[in-house]
Amino acid sequence: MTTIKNVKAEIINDSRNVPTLSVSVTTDSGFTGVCMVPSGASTGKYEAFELRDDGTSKGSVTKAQVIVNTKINEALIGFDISKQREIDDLLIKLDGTDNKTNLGGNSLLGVSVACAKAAAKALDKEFYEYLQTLREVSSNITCPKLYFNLINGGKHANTSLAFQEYHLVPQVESVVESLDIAQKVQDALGALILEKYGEVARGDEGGYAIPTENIREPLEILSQAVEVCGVKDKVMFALDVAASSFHNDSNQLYKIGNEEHTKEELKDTYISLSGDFPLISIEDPFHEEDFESFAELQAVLPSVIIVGDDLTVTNVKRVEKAISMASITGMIIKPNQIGTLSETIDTITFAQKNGIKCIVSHRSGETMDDMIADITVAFKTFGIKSGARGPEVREVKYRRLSAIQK
Ligand code: 2PG
Ligand code: MG
Repeated sequence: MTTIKNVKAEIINDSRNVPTLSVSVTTDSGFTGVCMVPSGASTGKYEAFELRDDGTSKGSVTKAQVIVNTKINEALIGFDISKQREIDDLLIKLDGTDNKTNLGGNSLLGVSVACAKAAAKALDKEFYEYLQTLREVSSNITCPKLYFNLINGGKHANTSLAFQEYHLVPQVESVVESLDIAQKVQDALGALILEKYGEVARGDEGGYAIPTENIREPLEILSQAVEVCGVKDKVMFALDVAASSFHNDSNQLYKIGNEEHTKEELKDTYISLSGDFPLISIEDPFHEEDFESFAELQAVLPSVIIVGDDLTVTNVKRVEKAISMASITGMIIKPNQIGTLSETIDTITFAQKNGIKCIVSHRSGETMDDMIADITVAFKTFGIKSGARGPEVREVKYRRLSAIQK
């Protein structure tokens, strides 16, 4: 039996220069697993609690660091590293709250994933291979759809564009070819943006930030870039609207530019956009409480995957509700929304059993951790979201995917 010798957290900066945890778990046999925890900006109300010293989204994480280095370290020393479920159950029990308010989802996730990575090393397995031992799954490797966020708006850019993400999604069965297509379209898009707006700025996830309020314009310019590259037959587009971020709870309207829109108007907008552009999926088209409008949209656009993110927050209970109301046919998986690896796997399993397409996702504040690539491969999820080409924190996931796919 290989046991845990030490659990230790350090503080590093994420891609927005905001402090986050890097947790190392070392076994008695000398293997170390490391998890660097990401952090969102457009976070869902029902996500696991992120513990920060001052309670703001940018505060330091020294309290979380102390929790890992004392309370969690003491509880886990001597524990069998191969018992991931028991480790996660212990972490959940130590915290004792529904959404990890006491110890923080950031502390728990760092420890949970670092344990699994250490166990993989101790067993001389690739991380995705080890993940597959935690749940019954066939070992063949399939190619996920890669979601490249080429135009950033919403909370991820300093512009007035309400919609948060405009994705290019190559429809090819090869990671290398997907990456190649994305790079070409991204370069062509950059040139078109420079010509049209006279400047090229970037958002948090490496995509372009363009000075427009018109939510249709990004799709138009993206279509032009695709034409220039001659890859029209090989790509589709996707939106992450992140609608909670521009929904006004007091009057129930959505603010796009200077105008306020009803949910019915927003629904008509999606119907019109999906008639005019090849949309494979629309994420969070309405705010995070509105399961009904998701369901209405899914019913009128049966061939578009309506995806839950803030709606479902990688939480089985929320996914159950979304499924029972027919709100979605796809969902985002973000380990730090729920806080432990076992719960993340449970959500994927539950969703997949119910025919829901899972897209494993990075956060807008990222680290050099590449766990999402291994989770994608291990459970053969439908897709992965890791931003635009270029920034190292995004590329490291794509590199890992290519390495596994070889
Ligand atoms: C999202 C994510 C990642 P954030 O909304 O899907 O793109 O953004 O990490 O800011 O929640
Ligand atoms: Mg989202």
